[in-house]
Amino acid sequence: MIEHKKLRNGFEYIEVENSSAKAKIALQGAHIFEYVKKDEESFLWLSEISDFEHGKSIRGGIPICWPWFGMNSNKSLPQHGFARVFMWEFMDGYEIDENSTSITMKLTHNEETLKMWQHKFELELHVVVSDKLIVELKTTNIDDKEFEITQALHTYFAVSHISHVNIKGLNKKPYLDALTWKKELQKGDITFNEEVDRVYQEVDKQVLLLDKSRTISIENEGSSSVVVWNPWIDKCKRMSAMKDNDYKNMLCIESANAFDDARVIKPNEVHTLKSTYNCLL
Ligand code: TA6
Repeated sequence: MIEHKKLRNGFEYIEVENSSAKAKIALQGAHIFEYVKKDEESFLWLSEISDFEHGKSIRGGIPICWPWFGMNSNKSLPQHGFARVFMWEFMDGYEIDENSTSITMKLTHNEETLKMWQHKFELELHVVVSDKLIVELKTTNIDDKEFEITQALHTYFAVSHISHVNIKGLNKKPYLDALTWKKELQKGDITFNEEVDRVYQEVDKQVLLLDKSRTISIENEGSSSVVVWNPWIDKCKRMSAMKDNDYKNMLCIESANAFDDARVIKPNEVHTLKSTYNCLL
């Protein structure tokens, strides 16, 4: 089943359901805000007080940060780019088989994007909803000059409690600490007892998120950087659309092309950032 739905305020999304899973993808930002496997709890976190309003990014799910990750050097431009708050076009949706559904959405440059970023582009999101969630973000340069992008699939994961989790796969990797702007080296697994905001570099394909009773595998292609973020107590209180204690039950692991992993895309070239999320119980 693929249905085009609207909330009462007109906020549009695509709902997908097959025999393996169910998902909801907003047209604003091509934002996956729900993905649940049959008979399992969702591993995507969504804030109970998130906005579903035009011009505001949904807090949770998978925001798309593009064409820049973090702050732009021009501070008047929005953090994490504009793709997450623009309306995308629903291009195609079909059932691959009874267990998997394919959805494609597209954003192309327009008068508004050209005011913020002077490049002509096509950005496509391909999603496969099945017993795994596969997300592919494809950037095509349709301009006559090259451009550089940084980007991320800013995925929010639901966790039983932040003190129960650890992240494997980043041991001995260098990272940029976005709280101090120092370069550090990861020692062992990542655990949480304070605010964490780091851009890991030179990463391997797979990162594992281990929680009390489940493990999520995140496999990345077209990327050698991964961002790990938990706002902890003070920042959580200052975050929009988050409740004070939300930091206890979420964290972000973001497949990225950030900082040293920025990508230059020449005219007619395509760069694809791909993540496969798989819950291994
Ligand atoms: O990816 C981590 C981060 O850049 C944090 O610094 C934090 O502010 C977060 O993203 C959320 O950003 P947002 O613009 O969605 O409020």
